[in-house]
Amino acid sequence: MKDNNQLILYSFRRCPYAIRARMALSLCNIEVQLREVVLRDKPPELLHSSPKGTVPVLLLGNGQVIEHSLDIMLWAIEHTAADSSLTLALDAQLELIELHDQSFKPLLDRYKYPERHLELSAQQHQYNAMYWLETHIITRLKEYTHLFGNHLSLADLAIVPFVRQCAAVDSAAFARSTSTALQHWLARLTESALFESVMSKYPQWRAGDPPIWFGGTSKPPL
Ligand SMILES: N[C@@H](CCC(=O)N[C@@H](CS)C(=O)NCC(=O)O)C(=O)O
Repeated sequence: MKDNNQLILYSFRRCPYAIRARMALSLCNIEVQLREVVLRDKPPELLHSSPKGTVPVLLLGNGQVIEHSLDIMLWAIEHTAADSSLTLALDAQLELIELHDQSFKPLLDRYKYPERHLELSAQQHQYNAMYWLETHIITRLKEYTHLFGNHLSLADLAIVPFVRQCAAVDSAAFARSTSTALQHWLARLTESALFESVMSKYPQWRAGDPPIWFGGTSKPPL
């Protein structure tokens, strides 16, 4: 999609919410000006547009501000002729994404930082995260290559950055405690050209910098 000179994405390379938004924008071939944010040094321009101060944030040319990653993904899909299989069974996908964001993300944070959550042992936090994956993700992958069939879906894009973080906490434990179906799914998605294309490194954005264009070249999803 061309003529997106007015689109500005505030992003942070390693943020899983920003990764899911960048994957959707890139998959939909939507070109944006990417502004790399350092979370401890947020630019006033970001806070002016979106006082809550999280990334990703997408600014549209008409002044509209899209402040949540899932809304950016849905906007990207709606505003392009993206492969409609991404949103097949959309209500069920949104339900799983919501459940993931509400219940897996806190478990993942506890697993990543057990020293901040001493109510349980590190091992129990690990068990809880893996058990959630077993219950809600691995069961789906026993039947299909992806979460909603044998094709890429919005839910795959939305959830994979968080599972990647979970695997990175202790890769040996992840390999031991999860099924090969989940490991293959994770590898297929994170080793894809699409994923690699959204993980490029950019310098911290400052007002007046020349634009960095992102997402405009269509990538094969897998
Ligand atoms: N609900 C938001 C959550 C985004 C979010 O929490 N992003 C984190 C970075 S991964 C953030 O910006 N945190 C603000 C901070 O750490 O100051 C979304 O879906 O976009």
